[in-house]
Amino acid sequence: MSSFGAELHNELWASKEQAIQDRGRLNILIAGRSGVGKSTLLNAVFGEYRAQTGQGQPITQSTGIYSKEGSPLTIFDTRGMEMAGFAEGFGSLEREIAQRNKAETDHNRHMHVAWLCIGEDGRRVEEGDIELHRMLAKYMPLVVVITKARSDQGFQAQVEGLLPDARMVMRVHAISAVDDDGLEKKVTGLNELVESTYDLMPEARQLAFANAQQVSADLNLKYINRRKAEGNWDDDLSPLMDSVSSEDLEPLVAYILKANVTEGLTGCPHYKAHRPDHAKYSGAIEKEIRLFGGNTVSNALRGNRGVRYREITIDVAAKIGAKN
Ligand SMILES: Nc1nc2c(ncn2[C@@H]2O[C@H](COP(=O)(O)OP(=O)(O)OP(=O)(O)O)[C@@H](O)[C@H]2O)c(=O)[nH]1
Ligand SMILES: [Mg+2]
Repeated sequence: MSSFGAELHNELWASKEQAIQDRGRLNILIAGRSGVGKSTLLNAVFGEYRAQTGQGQPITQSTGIYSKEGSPLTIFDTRGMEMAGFAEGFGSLEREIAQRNKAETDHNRHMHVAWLCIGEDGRRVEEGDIELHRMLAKYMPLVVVITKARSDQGFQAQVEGLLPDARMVMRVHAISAVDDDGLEKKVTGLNELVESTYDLMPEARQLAFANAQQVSADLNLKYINRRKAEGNWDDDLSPLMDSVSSEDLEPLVAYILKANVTEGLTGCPHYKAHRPDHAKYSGAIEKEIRLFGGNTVSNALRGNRGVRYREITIDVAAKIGAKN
């Protein structure tokens, strides 16, 4: 490793915790009656969090909390809210949310958005759903998700009428399924769901959400475009990245992978094809750096003195220029 590389490596690791904190935590609540397809939806949207699924007995017995080492997302998968035990479950859920969402509570503990699932196959909105929707909407933006959507027949409009506090009602079919007649129902509505949810989310949580969901590649782009529109983007980075050697990129790649601050690189085909020849896919590395959102990595590149990225890239360019 070059001495520049070694220096960068040390700076980055010294500030890893800060980088993760800067990014902010994201908490999503998912509610709805047992069997409606909550766990299936979570698996389809967030993949590796792997909530349990099944048929027959309600299998999510109490609120399942799903998170992953190094990831900012926590998912609260509430137990199926059946009429028996509803009051008790409802009360403890509201207490938990109210306590977390007080203004003075650390925003990393807040519940940021809720999905309330209603099964299209059941075609019923029950009193419990109405109460739950009213309660959840008091504390956070609420999206009603009509699950197992195959044939609307006016059901969505009915749901909109019965659950007016929801910010929107969306129809999804979360897994592809073949019925007894051999007809396949494909996955539908997931893109629209994640894109609408992104729009409802506090801005400081949007990056975390864009990275955690696995449905829409456009969400990261949307985030990038907003940062550009805010003037929070510098144009010097791309030419810089084009001119850096694989050796100099090594510590940056190691950091992105191990710190797990974003989750995009390991899934990137260019990364898989070219590593350790990092210069061949420097565009993908650049995207990861930009997606950090906070200035931690930039600051680390510059030795933690809190300067703007533009100056950092000039500085790094000078270092690299001096070496060549
Ligand atoms: N065809 C089809 N089946 C689905 C869909 N979503 C869920 N299912 C099925 O519905 C059943 C229940 O799904 P789960 O995701 O376990 O339901 P849940 O809401 O998590 O249930 P609890 O954990 O008991 O509250 C499973 O057999 C799923 O495969 C869908 O979009 N289409
Ligand atoms: Mg479940």
